[in-house]
Amino acid sequence: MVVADSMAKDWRERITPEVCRQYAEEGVVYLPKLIDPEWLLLIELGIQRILGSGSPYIQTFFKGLPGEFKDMVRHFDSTPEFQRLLYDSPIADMVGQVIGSENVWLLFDHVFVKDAGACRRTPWHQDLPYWPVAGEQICSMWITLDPIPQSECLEFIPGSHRGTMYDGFNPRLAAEDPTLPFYGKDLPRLPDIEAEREKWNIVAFDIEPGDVVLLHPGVLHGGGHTSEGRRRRTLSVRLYGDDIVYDSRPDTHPTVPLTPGLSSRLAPGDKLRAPWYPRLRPLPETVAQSWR
Ligand SMILES: O=C(O)CCC(=O)C(=O)O
Repeated sequence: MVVADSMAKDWRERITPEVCRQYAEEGVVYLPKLIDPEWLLLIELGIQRILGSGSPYIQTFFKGLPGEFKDMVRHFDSTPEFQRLLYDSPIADMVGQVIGSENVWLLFDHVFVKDAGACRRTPWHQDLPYWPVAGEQICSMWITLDPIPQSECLEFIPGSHRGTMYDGFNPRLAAEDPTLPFYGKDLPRLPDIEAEREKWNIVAFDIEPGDVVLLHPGVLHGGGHTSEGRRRRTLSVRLYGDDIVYDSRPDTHPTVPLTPGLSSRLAPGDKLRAPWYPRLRPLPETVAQSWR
């Protein structure tokens, strides 16, 4: 595959100080035409591989109900397309620039496939309550392969990463009430944003393939239902930098995705270093060596 030259050359011009400022202040930045088609093809092939793999890490949201959709977590190790994408494309460089870190690690890759016809909204939530981490240098890049009108885009509440960290929603009870808590302890329950949309400053975008949204995991976000016949395949790449540390969460529910051994080896405040989190930048010596 030919490396996407245009993207490799011009990413520094796209990730401007203004983008970095907006990310820090609002926690959400829409960047049109950031990802070249070659990389999108790689994402598509990676998603196809995962869907055909019988992976136990494919979950179904609203299982058995009309509008169910799929969610797939952490397939980097078994998906060479994602390895190529995250080692070779400028994605890690771009995010490193946004969060101000030369070192960049992958927290995990997360795929959402809404292709069952008229799929439901992803419930409003923040990502941070689910993840056992703290710090500032963290960012998800939300990359969608299919065109989406603003009315069906994921929606965001800018600046909410600087406010309250709410409890998560409970995926198993989301059909009953998408504010029912994940932990039910220590964190305030999610507000019912969907029931009071007019009270919130909600933003969304018309998305074309190659457009991305940079998303701070503390930002409230949700939505992105699909209308009948529309397909949405999204890869959310969760990356972090130097200042991210391990942090505990309420003990009533395991954090997600599962990270066996992490809580027994790390104490709150320890740097987040574990085999679960491959380093992408600088390129690890083991990866660089195979090129010599
Ligand atoms: O794409 C979606 O529907 C959900 C995405 C999401 O929640 C995320 O990337 O954190």
